[in-house]
Amino acid sequence: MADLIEQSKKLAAYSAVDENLKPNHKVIGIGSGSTVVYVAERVGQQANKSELVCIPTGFQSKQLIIDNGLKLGSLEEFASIDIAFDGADEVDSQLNCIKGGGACLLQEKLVADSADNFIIVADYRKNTGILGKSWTKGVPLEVVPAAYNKILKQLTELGGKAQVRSGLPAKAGPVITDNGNFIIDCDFSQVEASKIKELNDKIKAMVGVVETGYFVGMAQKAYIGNADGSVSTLS
Ligand code: ABF
Repeated sequence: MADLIEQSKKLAAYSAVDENLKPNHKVIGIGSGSTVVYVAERVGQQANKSELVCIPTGFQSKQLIIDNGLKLGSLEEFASIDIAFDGADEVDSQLNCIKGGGACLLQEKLVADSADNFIIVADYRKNTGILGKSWTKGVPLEVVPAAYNKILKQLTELGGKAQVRSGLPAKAGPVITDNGNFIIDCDFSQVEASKIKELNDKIKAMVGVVETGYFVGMAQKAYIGNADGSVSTLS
């Protein structure tokens, strides 16, 4: 089982890079998570790798870029990115995603928003058809620490089950993001693709919410590695 999942991540990542990375793509966004490990590996195998600059979405992806002998860049240097690859916690039939399981959703969204092409790579467990169906705790939200209690109340009023994400062990206190904020995980149960934007807009309107893990209409394609060794493309 574990081997199948690992194999499906690698297949999805390698296919995504092989089919989408073009010779004119010089600035590449490298996302976070365990599937993107294989994206970085494949980008690191390109013959023209010395011409590429990679923009990370957090500490882990910075390390991946360095470990694969790629040049590290930043959003401060490059206002636009030719192509970005990232993982997801869930992908629906319209390519909306839930991201942020690793607490890097703000940088991930900045990179995705700067990218001319944004490609998702994931194993078959993430292809849920409808967001809110999987084993995740709902949508992660990055919030300003002082606003967490007010936002928990507002999310409950909106019909969500929300909790501040704790570190391990729980007594270590809340998870702190790279930007010094808290993460709230909010379960809205299953949300139809057609309703995600409206829900996302309501959450974004809450003062103190920095960003949400709903990536609505941002991805052009998703590469899903299947358990049988095939790769499905959603577009
Ligand atoms: C990041 O890594 C996150 O947005 C998402 O939570 C996670 C996906 O991880 P994996 O590839 O390990 O499933 O992309």
